[in-house]
Amino acid sequence: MPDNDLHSRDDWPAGRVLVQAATYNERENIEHLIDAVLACSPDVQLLIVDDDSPDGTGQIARERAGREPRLHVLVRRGRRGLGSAILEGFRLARSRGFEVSVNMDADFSHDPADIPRLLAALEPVAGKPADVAIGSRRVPGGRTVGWPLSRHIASWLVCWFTRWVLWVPARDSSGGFRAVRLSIFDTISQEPFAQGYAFQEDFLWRVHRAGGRIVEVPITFTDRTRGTSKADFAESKRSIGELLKLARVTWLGK
Ligand SMILES: Nc1nc2c(ncn2[C@@H]2O[C@H](COP(=O)(O)OP(=O)(O)O)[C@@H](O)[C@H]2O)c(=O)[nH]1
Ligand SMILES: [Mg+2]
Repeated sequence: MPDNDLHSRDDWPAGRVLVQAATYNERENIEHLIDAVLACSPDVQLLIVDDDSPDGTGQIARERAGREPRLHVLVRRGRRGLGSAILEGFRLARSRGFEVSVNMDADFSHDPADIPRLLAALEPVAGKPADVAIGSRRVPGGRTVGWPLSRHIASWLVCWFTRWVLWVPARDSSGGFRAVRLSIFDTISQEPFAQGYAFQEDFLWRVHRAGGRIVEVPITFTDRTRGTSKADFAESKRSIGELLKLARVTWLGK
C-alpha cells in the first residue's frame, strides 16, 4: 500500500461484519451514510474507502472517525477506480479478521436498512451457507426507482451478458450491494481483478467458477438524489473491455 495513503485510527474493535462504501465526491451523502449504517446494527463497523475526493469527502469522514470507534477511513492517494477500492476494502477486512463484508454505494441507492436481510441470506439453508448475497433488483420483489431509460437498457445488457455469455447464475450481477463471506477469497482466482465498475461482474464470475454459492435478495434501488453519478462514458468503455476479456477466458480459456 503506498505510504502517502491516510488511515484513520489503528485501534479497531474486534468484529465479524465490516460494511464498506467506496466514495468519490460524496460530500452531500457521507455524513448521513455514516449515521444510517452505524444505526442499522450495533454489531457492524463501517469502512469508507475514499480516493482523495477533491470535494473533501475523505476529510469529513476522517473527522467523524476520530470520534466514532466503529468507523474507519482509508483515503487512497494516487489511485482511482471503484473495483480497486472495493478490493482494497476486502483485503483490509480480511487482514483485520472480519468474517463478512457488506459492500454498498455511498449515495443511498442502497438502503442501509436492508443490511440485516443481506446478512441473514448468507446463513445456511438446508445446511448450505451462501458465499455472496446480492441485493437484487431483478428478482421478484426487487425494483429500480428513478433511472432514465438509458440506464435501464445498459444495466439490462450487462446483466444479460453476464448471465448468458459469462454463465454466472445471477440476475443482478452489476449491483453493488452485497454481503460476502470473506473465506471465499481463499478459493477464487487471484489474477488481477477488473479495476472499475466491471469488478462487480468479475467478482461473481470468479466466485461461481470456484464453486461458491450466490443468492439474491430483493431490494429497491433508488437513484441518487444528492451528488452526481461517476458512471461516465470512459467508465462504460473500460467496463465493456473488461467484460469482453472475461468472455474470452470463459469461452477460449485464455
Ligand atoms: N473510491 C472510489 N469510489 C468510487 C469511484 N467511482 C465511483 N465511486 C463510488 O462508487 C459508488 C457508485 O458510484 P455512482 O457514481 O453512484 O455510480 P452509479 O450508481 O452507477 O451511477 C459511489 O459511492 C461512488 O462515490 C472511484 O473511482 N473510487
Ligand atoms: Mg449511484
